[in-house]
Amino acid sequence: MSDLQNTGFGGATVGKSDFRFQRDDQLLIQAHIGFAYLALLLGALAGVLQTLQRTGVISLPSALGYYQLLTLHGVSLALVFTTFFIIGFLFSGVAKTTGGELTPRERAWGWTGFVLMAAGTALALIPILTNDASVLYTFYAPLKASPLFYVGLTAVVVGSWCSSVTIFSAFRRWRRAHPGESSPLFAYMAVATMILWVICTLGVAIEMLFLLIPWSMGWTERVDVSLSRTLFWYFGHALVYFWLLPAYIYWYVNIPRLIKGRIFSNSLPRLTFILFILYSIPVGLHHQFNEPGIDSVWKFVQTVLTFFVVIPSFLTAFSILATFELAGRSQGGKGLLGWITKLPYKDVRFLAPFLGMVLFVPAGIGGIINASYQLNQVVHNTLWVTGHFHLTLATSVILTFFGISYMLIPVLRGRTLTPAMNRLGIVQAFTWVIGMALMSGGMHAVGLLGEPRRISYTTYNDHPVAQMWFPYRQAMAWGGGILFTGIVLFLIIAAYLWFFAPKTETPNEYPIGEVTPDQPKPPLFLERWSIWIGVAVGLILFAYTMPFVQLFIHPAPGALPMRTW
Ligand code: HAS
Repeated sequence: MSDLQNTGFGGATVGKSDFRFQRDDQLLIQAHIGFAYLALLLGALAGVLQTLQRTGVISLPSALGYYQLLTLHGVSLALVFTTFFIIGFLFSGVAKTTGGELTPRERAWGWTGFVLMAAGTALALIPILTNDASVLYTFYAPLKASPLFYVGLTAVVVGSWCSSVTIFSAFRRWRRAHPGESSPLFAYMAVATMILWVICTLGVAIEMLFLLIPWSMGWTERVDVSLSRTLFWYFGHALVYFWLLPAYIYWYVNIPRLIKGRIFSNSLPRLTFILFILYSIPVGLHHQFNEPGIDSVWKFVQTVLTFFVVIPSFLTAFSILATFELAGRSQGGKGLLGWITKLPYKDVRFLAPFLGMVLFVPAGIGGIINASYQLNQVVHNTLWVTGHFHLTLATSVILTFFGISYMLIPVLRGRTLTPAMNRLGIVQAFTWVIGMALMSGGMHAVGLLGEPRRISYTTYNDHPVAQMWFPYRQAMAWGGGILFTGIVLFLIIAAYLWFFAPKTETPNEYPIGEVTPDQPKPPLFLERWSIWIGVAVGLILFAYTMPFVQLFIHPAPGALPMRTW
């Protein structure tokens, strides 16, 4: 690793991966990341207001509804921010690893995707802001939104399919130019992520096109609630891995370089991502354990499959720890755990995701609790679940996205991550951890005491059990406030790095780890996408055919639209 120079805060920035994006690629990536930050700001504003109202600290003015803010919060953050940020990040790594730049055709697909997604977001926002789509980010029927909301979100999905063409075609271009070679790990993982995404979004696209849009237009009077929710969760659980896999890419591929180490294995990460393609979709029924109309046998089958989807995360924990240990030992770490002290904790590009990894341990355990058929009865529809996804998505994944931002913005903009900004980033990451510990911890605890989710208040607040909720609500309110401070700090740092940080004389490093030299070449069958797509479709058919057949054989009478806000 002699090509690396020290940055001053422990990581490595200058070396043979010095990189400047081609101008047109830079614009495409910047458009995605910039749009994502706008959504982050909007979602965070709605989030803090909604938390303070939910915990009784403030009363919202009558012009703003609780469910309206909750919808704005969920859609802006869980759907819009993530999708734009992920696609921008994947474009950056794919451009870097498939030859240094995208082709004009690949860029054209990327821009088509961007325009469709941005227009779709704008369409969906109109009814949210006019309180005509307060249906939350899961848009469960029979709550009915304005057609603009469904059409807008459908455009976001279609746009993301166009973006996937960019990634698939860049990968194919590289493959054709390098026959017989093992593909770049970043690009391989980006392709796997987008394959998963395209297969899972088919479910929500069918739900939109055949059920929700015709119903919201008034072309059909009633909607089959069970069918629509089953289609949603066919998509909905894989969606969480669409959020997680880009974080895993950063952990697997970018971080080894930052810690002056090497990627522990070239095959294991590929196998991990294949397992995600196979197991992340046929598990959606674990969100519907309590719903009637679906045979418990199939709920149990999908419970078992859910435990299979945990395996690639265990493999990831093993690989990442092995990478850390090798890096630490190569830098003089002695004894059983001496290597831990050698990691660059003073480099925010490493520290923020590292904190996310540590917190992913309890977050993942929470997921396993949720997936346990019987235990789910205790936590379902309580604030525990809200705590779970704030610890997974809003902690582990988002802390990694902060780390990615601190790495990517300086490369994109040709500017320096100054020591002062690095220090402020560390403060920001810890602010986030403290805020989330209070908020998500409070949600987990109060959920176990039975406080329901998805509602603004209960009519049994004076019951003795409900009285026990109040200290946790206070913790949630404090946590929400601290988290908002964390977002403001993040956006200040991002804006500084984007517009004002000193320009660099030489290109920055875009860190891409190298595999340990003695690694065997990954088996070629790991690159045979058609095999894995085929197996994934087989597993989906196995897990979903009977539930859907049952829903068709015994159709529910269908629900009339409801508007509860
Ligand atoms: Fe989940 C509900 C089960 C992971 C997100 N989940 C949700 C919802 C969201 C969400 C948004 O089975 C709510 C949806 C709604 O609005 O209704 N979840 C799981 C399981 C996992 C899991 C089994 N979820 C996630 C991730 C998410 C996410 C990741 C977002 C990114 N989830 C459920 C279930 C429900 C659910 C039920 C429905 C509940 C209900 O009743 O409504 C697994 O994938 C988790 C596996 C993870 C691990 C952790 C491995 C640890 C690693 C860290 C290594 C650390 C290192 C650092 C190397 C087993 C990889 C060093 C460490 C040191 C300690 C030094």
